[in-house]
Amino acid sequence: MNKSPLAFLILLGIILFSCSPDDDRGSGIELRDPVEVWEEDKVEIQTFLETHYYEIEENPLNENARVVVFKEITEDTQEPPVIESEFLVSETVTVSGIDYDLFQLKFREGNQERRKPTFADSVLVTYHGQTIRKTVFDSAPTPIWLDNTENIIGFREGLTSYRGAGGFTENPDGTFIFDDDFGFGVVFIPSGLGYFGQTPIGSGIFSYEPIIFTYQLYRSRESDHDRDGIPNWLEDVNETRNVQDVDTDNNGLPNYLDADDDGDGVPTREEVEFDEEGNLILPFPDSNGNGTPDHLDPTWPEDETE
Ligand SMILES: [Ca+2]
Ligand SMILES: [Ca+2]
Ligand SMILES: [Ca+2]
Ligand SMILES: [Ca+2]
Repeated sequence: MNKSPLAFLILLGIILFSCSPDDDRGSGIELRDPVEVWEEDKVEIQTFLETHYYEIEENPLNENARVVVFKEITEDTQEPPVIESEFLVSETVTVSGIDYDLFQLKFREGNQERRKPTFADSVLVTYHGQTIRKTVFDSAPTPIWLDNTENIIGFREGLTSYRGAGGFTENPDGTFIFDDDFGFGVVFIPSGLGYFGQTPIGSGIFSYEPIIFTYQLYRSRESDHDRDGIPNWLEDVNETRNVQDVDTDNNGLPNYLDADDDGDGVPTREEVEFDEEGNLILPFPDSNGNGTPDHLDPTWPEDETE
């Protein structure tokens, strides 16, 4: 039990180090004003939706993972622009006080008996990523498990409105074909919900450039990274839909990676309650009635050594 938070800490250290401002992305980069960038991205996405139509293409690598191709409208185009599609939906995603519009072509929600993933769950997906200039930068035609806590905001928030497949069939070669009722859509991600000014090295994505993902959701799993019995999404105490920014005991480990959230020496698992089947009982116990649940309250249990 003690090893895994340490491993995470080391990993976090490596990540922080590799992302430090003096790495090969160039030192002293000053990031632009997010409000100004959003205003530009908004126009760019709107223009794209008005000037393009789409076609859904079969994928020879995987019949489940169809790719949505966008083409510019010309005089001869019969198809309507994306902006007029019956599948186009939009939701507001608020980050750091900015209300972003997140557009999606939501072709199919998925099997109604399957759960929708949260912003902090694991998702089994295929995807195809391109910039708004239609440069393909990434593609996963074979289903891959991704951790939403590590995915960019637009990708993970987009996926929360889909459901998985009802079932699957195993092929003789050991691969799987999912029932054709999984979640399927396209998400248009403004850079403020993506990589903003710091795009992955070698990706070919421009700084402050909107990106587009076609994706399929086959399965999702509620994640509990620190195995303290509280799923990741319920460790988002400040309700920002970002599990990275909550660290109740300020020990450098965010709550979702910390098996003793309040740092009182009593594991979180022992400060919450489970029913006979091992399911978490809500609301969380607040034994001294001070409004703070026991697992987030360093004053409970009281120190009995005196
Ligand atoms: Ca947890
Ligand atoms: Ca902590
Ligand atoms: Ca925790
Ligand atoms: Ca504790």
